[in-house]
Amino acid sequence: VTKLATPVVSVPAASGALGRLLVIGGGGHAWVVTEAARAQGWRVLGYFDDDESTSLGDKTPRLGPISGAAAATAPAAERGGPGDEDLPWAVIALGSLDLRARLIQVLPGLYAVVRHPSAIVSPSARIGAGTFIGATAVVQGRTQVGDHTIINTGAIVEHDCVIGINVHIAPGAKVGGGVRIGRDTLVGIGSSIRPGVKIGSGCTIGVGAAVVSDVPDNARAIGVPARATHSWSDSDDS
Ligand code: JB3
Repeated sequence: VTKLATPVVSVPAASGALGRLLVIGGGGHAWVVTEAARAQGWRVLGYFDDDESTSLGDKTPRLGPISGAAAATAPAAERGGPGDEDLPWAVIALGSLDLRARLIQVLPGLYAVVRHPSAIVSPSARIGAGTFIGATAVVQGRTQVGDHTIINTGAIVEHDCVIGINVHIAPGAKVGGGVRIGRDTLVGIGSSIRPGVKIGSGCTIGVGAAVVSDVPDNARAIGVPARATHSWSDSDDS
């Protein structure tokens, strides 16, 4: 692994008074995030999605296209107008890591940690702003999770891990102790990562894979035991 690129900007998992929340995205993942947020105690004001046909139910109005979210979420320092002291929090709730990465660049905001109340997060874990932790997920002691990451339903991230920005630990994945995962990496549904393994940035770990050795940046690792079979390149859209 040449580069882990895991600057972690952390806020305590329990920080931030629960208040008003804007959801960015209106698909399946946004539905899950919105329900978790309400269960946690957020007042969800509505959502942004370009597709007018999307719905997050009667209680959650569509507020406009994603481009409109910037005006609503920009922190006070970048707006300076009246009412800035009362800005809502926001969460990016789209599943695509590519799209999330683009939005992180262009949408400044006061990002919330949305955490389903059934999730177990160690008091010594540090969770980055904008991160979502789904129902029954577990994050163990001294683990650091970067900003805008998804620890999805039932995933387990064991102790002393360093998880980068915009990572997706998919439902039911199990990450052993001391694992490092670079930014923009997808750890597939039900996969298992051996303790101490280093996975680079921009990787895809396949559904059900068993990762027992390090995975370089931009690789795809599939199978049991997983093999890094492929490196992405700009011309490769497979
Ligand atoms: O597997 C699980 C548990 N969750 C998946 C999640 C992680 O990712 C889920 O099953 C889906 O595969 C996916 O959730 P997501 O992103 O909510 O997918 P979907 O329900 O298809 O909604 C995608 C939303 O993103 C749609 O409302 C689109 O309008 C919007 N969208 C997708 N691509 C886009 C683009 N919007 C813009 N502006 N630009 C895009 O390129």
